Amino acid sequence: MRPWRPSACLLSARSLRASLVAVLLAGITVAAGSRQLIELSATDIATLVSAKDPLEQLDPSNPSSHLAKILIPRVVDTEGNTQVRNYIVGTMKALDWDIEEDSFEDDTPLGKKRFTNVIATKDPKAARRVVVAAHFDSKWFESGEFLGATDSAAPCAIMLDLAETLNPMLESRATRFDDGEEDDDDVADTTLQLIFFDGEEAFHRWTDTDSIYGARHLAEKWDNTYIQANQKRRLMTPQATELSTMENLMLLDLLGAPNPNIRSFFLDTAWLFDEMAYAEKRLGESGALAYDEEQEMAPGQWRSWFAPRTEHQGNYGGMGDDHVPFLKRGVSVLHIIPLPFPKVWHKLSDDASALHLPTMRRWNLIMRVVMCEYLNLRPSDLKTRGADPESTETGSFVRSDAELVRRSQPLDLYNNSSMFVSRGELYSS
Ligand code: 1BN
Ligand code: ZN
Repeated sequence: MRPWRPSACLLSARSLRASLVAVLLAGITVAAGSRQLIELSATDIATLVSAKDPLEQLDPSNPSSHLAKILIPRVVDTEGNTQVRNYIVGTMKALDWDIEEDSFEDDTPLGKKRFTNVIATKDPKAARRVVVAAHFDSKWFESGEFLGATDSAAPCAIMLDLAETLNPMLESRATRFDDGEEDDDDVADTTLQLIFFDGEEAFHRWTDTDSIYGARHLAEKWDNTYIQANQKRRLMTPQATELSTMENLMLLDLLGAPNPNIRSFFLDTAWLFDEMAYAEKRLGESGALAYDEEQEMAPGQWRSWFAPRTEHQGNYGGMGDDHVPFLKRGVSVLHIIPLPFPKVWHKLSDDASALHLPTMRRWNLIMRVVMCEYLNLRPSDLKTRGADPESTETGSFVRSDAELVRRSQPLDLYNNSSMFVSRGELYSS
């Protein structure tokens, strides 16, 4: 039911090669709805790595980082929850994104509670959205204060940093679109939307009615929200709903602990899973993942987090999380959650000490590359916009846990010819 225009289903030579490899390897058909993506150059990727420090906002020891602001107890309908929500809203409003606070009440085993999802949209007039989501509430424990660093403070901080990094490029893309310079309407009319779900956690035991309160509410509401002609959204089909205009939902959960193993759960989004692995491969082989003393992520040493897709691959489904009410209504979902879960899962030790800075940095970079390619953004726009030599947004950083040392020149990360790999080699390292 997703509103794909025919050209969105045309595969580029790159996608075609990837799909052919997938077909040969996995004996599956090419997923309908896979999107034609641009491929960033090595220079573009280097710009994305160095343009904005990928750790500054994820460092729990930096009290003004996004992560530090979110890493407080934030159980549904408490002061901490409101404080974190206001922080998210304030951060996104500062970028001038459209904000919807979707507030409602529901019954829980602990009585009636008020929940509020936060939805931030770069261009609310766009015909379609690619959605990146995570939950911002933390689980209630009788035994003590649970911080939920991986669950899901770190994913929320990654999303805020992603919005800040992409925002200038999204604006340049909009200008090109308005000036008629963007020749691919499909790409140009897809915007980025972030959803911060409230009430993902169960108060007691996880059941259909005690869990994912916010996601259940929003999926049902959007399924019944028809987009009015007078809203003047571009390229809109009749009978379009807020739900049917979601291109893909990428749900991040339990990220930030070292060595995650990520698998593709749904054939619909296997192509997007492959895009993530391909972004990771280019970053890894170029040396961009190695940082500080961390040699495990150096070229030739790093190991992919994305499990090879095999011929036995089916739709795993089954795992409860915020994506389920959307999936049930036909939305295409990429569930980015490690299996096994981090060792600290639902333990009070899921605090700052559970987070591995090089791992969070790597997630940040993968998301930057994938979303730029998805949305046809141009990292070179960052250079022309951020020409202020005093700006902290330029130059690159080498950082230890305790301190941050600025290099005067960006690193030459992409002089390594081994990064020019074909997708056929994707899982060879
Ligand atoms: C993820 C993080 N989940 C809860 N906190 C979802 C989940 C549901 C995990 C059921 C395991 C079982
Ligand atoms: Zn949890």
